[in-house]
Amino acid sequence: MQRVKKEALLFFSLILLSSLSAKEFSVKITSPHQNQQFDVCSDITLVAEATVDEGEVTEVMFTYNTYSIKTVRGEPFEYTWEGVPAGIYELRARARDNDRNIVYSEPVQIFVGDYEDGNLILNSQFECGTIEPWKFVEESGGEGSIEIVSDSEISVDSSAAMIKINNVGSVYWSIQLEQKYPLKQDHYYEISFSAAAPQTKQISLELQSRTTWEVYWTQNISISQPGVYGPYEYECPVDDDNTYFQFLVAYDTTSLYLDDIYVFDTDWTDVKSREPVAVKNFELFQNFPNPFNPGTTIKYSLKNPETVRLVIYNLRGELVTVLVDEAKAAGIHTVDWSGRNDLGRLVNSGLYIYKLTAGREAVSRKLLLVK
Ligand SMILES: [Ca+2]
Repeated sequence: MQRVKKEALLFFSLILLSSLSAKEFSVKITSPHQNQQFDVCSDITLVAEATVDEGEVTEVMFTYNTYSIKTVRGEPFEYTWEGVPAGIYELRARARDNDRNIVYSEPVQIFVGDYEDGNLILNSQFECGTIEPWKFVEESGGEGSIEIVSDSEISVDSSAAMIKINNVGSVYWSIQLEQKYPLKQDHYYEISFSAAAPQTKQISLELQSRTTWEVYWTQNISISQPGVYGPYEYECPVDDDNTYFQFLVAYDTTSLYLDDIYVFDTDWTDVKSREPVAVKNFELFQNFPNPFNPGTTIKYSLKNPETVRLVIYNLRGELVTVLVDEAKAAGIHTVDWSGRNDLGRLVNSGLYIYKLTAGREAVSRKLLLVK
């Protein structure tokens, strides 16, 4: 008994000592900087500065959205993160000293490629030759494979994920493609994706807690014609950081192409909270018809006269055509787009972005050309 007490005392003394020595221990990310933007598939240099007043910092681990990127042992705490897919990333550095104390940096948010506000799925478009941070999971006898193909016709950027099923296993969830997706209470989610299959294929989508294994939301879908599926809607009653968004694909052996996977948090406010709240001077309406072939009409309204620029981009962020670039009167305006680029050529089927800039404000929406 005496011995246990002594050990307990020693243990608590050690905790006290280590918490004292950790007092002046800090780490911060010095590059990239908050809200920095990068082109899709960029190599991003990560730099952290870590200081401790006694001892030394032995390692720094860089992470994004709770995934590990790299642990760097010894200074300089630098790493080149190669070929980063599109998305909104929250970077952190975790430093460790020679007494095994650990501190975390403040998060640094960066934007890569043609991310869209509120789409918190990373690598929506499989365009950098990697499936990360998606995970391809085989269990209960399920066997399959996933690869990035560059000749897909299901979306405008032609890169897509192709899933093959060799063995369906014993349950429909034997093969999954999944990504972590923290859910927020009372937030409203819109889920959509592009897909194709050589014959009708059954799949399910799920949002599932990995803490309680509760399935918050599920949707059964038959994939056949190439196209956009969704949007499906979900309003979340709970906060759950440990939720996964997953495709369950082991109902049959039919293969499947996937691309342009979006899970929009329509109540996402990280961007808005950084900027002064302002009532927009204009409204940009959804185009009609949508999907369309080959022409569609875009409507917007201005509260005050303003210089307006309305342009179409593809999902790679390349300019397709400029529809309006001039001063406009207050009121409602309509613009027709014939589905042609600046050279007068009809563009390919797929998702496009139309962006209206009026004065210093801008809003983007998506439109879908289906031939
Ligand atoms: Ca793609």
